[in-house]
Amino acid sequence: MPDIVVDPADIEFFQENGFIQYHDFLSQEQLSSLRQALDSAVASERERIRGAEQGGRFSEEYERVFNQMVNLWTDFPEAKEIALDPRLAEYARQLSRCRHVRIYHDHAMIKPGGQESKQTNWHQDAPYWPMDPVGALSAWIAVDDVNVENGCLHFVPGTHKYGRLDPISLTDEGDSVVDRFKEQGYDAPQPKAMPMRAGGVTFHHGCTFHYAGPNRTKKPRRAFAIIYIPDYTRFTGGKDPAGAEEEMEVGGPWEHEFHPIVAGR
Ligand SMILES: O=C(O)CCC(=O)C(=O)O
Repeated sequence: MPDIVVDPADIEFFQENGFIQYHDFLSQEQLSSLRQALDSAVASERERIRGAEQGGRFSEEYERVFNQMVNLWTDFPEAKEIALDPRLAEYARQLSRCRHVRIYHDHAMIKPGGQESKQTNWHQDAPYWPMDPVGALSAWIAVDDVNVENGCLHFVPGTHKYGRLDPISLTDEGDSVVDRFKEQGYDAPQPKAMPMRAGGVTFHHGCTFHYAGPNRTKKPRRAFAIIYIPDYTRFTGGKDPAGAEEEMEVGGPWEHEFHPIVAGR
């Protein structure tokens, strides 16, 4: 593969805003094999959907936000091809300005359609990850065309600079995430919606506030995301979604076969 050079203006944009969008990033072949992986995972491994072991995922309420399946790369070759894709990983590495990135985990997020569908609340990802310092980032791939109607992502630019904060649940239609930031003493511009065709990708920093509206269409909205850990980020103990917590040193690097280096060295 030829050397990948991410446009320095993109790196600057990501560093400043905490997200970036690339339209038509995946090839049609990659996209169709990713769709195949998601379809077979759903069909063959229903119990893999998070919370299934408790007899029906986390709760009916959670299921209306999305159904999530983690670490498909470890047993679906088509998902592995994307999760370990060197081009995606190299973008993540250069955008986050680090020496190498490891995979934390991948996850499929399928937001069901219909009147019952729920929004994904405004949140950051970093508070859920057992790592420090912050710096890990996600590549979120649209497996279907996404828009405001079916639950595309929205980002609040620059919020990655505020460190870890509590999630924000908006209570009524007139409630605004910008006002909630102001109440906490933070400046926040209007959120940006990220509609894109299937095959597009957004990268977002683990502290960037993001949200997805309910899926008001009849078809599920499928997305596949990969989370990358920069070299300087340490394991802080606790549960690793890949199950490697017993085999890693608290305070040490994420050195484990379930977290291979996917770009850089
Ligand atoms: O796909 C969604 O609705 C939310 C995605 C998300 O929160 C994430 O990838 O961090």
